[in-house]
Amino acid sequence: MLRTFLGSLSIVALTGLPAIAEQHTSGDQQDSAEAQQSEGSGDLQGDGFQTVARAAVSDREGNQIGTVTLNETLSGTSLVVVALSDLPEGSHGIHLHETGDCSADDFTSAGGHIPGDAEHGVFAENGPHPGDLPNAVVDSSGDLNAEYFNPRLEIENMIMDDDGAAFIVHAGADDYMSQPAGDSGDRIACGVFEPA
Ligand SMILES: [Cu+2]
Ligand SMILES: [Zn+2]
Repeated sequence: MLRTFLGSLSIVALTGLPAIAEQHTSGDQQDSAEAQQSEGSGDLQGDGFQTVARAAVSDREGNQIGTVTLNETLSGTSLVVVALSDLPEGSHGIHLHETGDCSADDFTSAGGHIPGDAEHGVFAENGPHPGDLPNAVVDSSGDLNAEYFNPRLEIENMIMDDDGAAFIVHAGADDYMSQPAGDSGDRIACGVFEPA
């Protein structure tokens, strides 16, 4: 009974996770098992996923535009959950970059893509990078709500390393081929991953 309830809750928690996460950061700290469930961090054995890292994403003017979480799953495939708003309409390259630093005005401080031992893009013979994600198509609402499987991403090794990691949104689309980063243009939003 409880197991069934938590199973269905995990689906709600994934889709509703950013809003819940924002409520949590402004609310009281809770550390009971139930609170962990309700904020969407999940339980690897019970729910099949666990939120390991979270990034609050800002645009070039410093406005907060949403949240990205990285989740370990029981299958071993990482799940990236993106919930952003106020983005320009169009197709945008989105990546996990190798340095947890959004301090530069143009976000170049975040470095290149998390490289693994690969080339950039799914159109490259030795691709893709563990930091590569499919392009995000944003309509006139400016909202981007998407969930991505990423079997190459090892969250503990690649995200929670000494210099951290960052989520980046680009002005244009990734061509999945150009080296080293898909020629997707300026970096228009950035968020540093923190332990969830
Ligand atoms: Cu990028
Ligand atoms: Zn790449």
